[in-house]
Amino acid sequence: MDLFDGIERFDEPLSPGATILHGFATSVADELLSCLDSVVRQAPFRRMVTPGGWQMSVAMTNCGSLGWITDRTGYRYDAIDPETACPWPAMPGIFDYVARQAAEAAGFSDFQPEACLINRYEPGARLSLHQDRNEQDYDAPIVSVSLGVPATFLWGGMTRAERPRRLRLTHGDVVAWGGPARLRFHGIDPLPAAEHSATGSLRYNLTFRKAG
Ligand code: MD3
Ligand code: FE
Repeated sequence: MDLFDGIERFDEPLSPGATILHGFATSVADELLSCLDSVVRQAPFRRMVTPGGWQMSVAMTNCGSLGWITDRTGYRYDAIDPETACPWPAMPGIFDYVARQAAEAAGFSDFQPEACLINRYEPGARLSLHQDRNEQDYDAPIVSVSLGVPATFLWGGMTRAERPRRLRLTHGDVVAWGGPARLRFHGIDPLPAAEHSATGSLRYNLTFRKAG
């Protein structure tokens, strides 16, 4: 498979360990979205509650052998979807392929994604500045794929106090984070009201992780 035939692509190093692969997933975006449909039929989007009792504005689901969840008792990975009491849907082959190829392109060899967290942003939905610390192995990278309406990504430092840079992530952009970037603070500004031909008013983000 050639992901890039006739596709506009460039790599933007963000900081040591972090690279934006602009357009990396553009050629397979429609295929990713149709796989996403079938995942969501088995494990519907839901707005989870944080340990502090707040309902998240971003709706989430998962595929793969482990899924990220939050409730009043905490954040964790679990093999079972608490809404359906079934295992999360299997990771579609094209998800796994894109995640591995992107990790490789960003310099992380042998990435084995187990968990794919799928975030859905409606207009106004946001993810406040946070670190991803619920994984066992901080040596493994995280790969993220943006689909649909463009978002403003907040790229912070190693402390919450450091003022974040603001970067635009558009349909088909992939970012790989590892090494010294793995525990950086990051977030997403409230999604603006906008339309994308593939997703309407929505933005989706797929994050691939080695969780266990
Ligand atoms: C930087 N998702 O699900 S992906 C998340 O667009 C999350 O939905 C955002 O943050 C989204 O946890 C941003 C980019 C991302 C993901 C993981 C990271 C950036 C990261 C881990 C470390 C540093
Ligand atoms: Fe995160």
